[in-house]
Amino acid sequence: APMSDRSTTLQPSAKTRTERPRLYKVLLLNDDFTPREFVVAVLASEFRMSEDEAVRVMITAHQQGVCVVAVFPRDVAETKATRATEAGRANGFPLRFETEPET
Ligand code: NFA
Repeated sequence: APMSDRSTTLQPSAKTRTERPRLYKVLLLNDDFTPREFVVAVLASEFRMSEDEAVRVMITAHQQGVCVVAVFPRDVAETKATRATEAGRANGFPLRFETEPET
């Protein structure tokens, strides 16, 4: 069997070897239809936020148009955004969560 890529891959330089993977923001987008209490319930259940935290995030999105919910590695951010958006869709609401890379 072939050797692992240890034999063919250069070691990273001392400068570059410790970079962490990029994190992604999960964003909550405002809409005119999803009930406030439903948004709070989704934030609490999908992102394990307290009621008070969830209310603050919901109100910020309501007033500003968007609010950062949390940051995660890309796969976790995408899975949570999809699940939370689907929770709205399953109840007939246009609630949307999106992901965006940090800086
Ligand atoms: N704007 C919605 C309403 O007034 C509440 C809402 C907040 C929806 C945040 C989506 C995101 N019912």
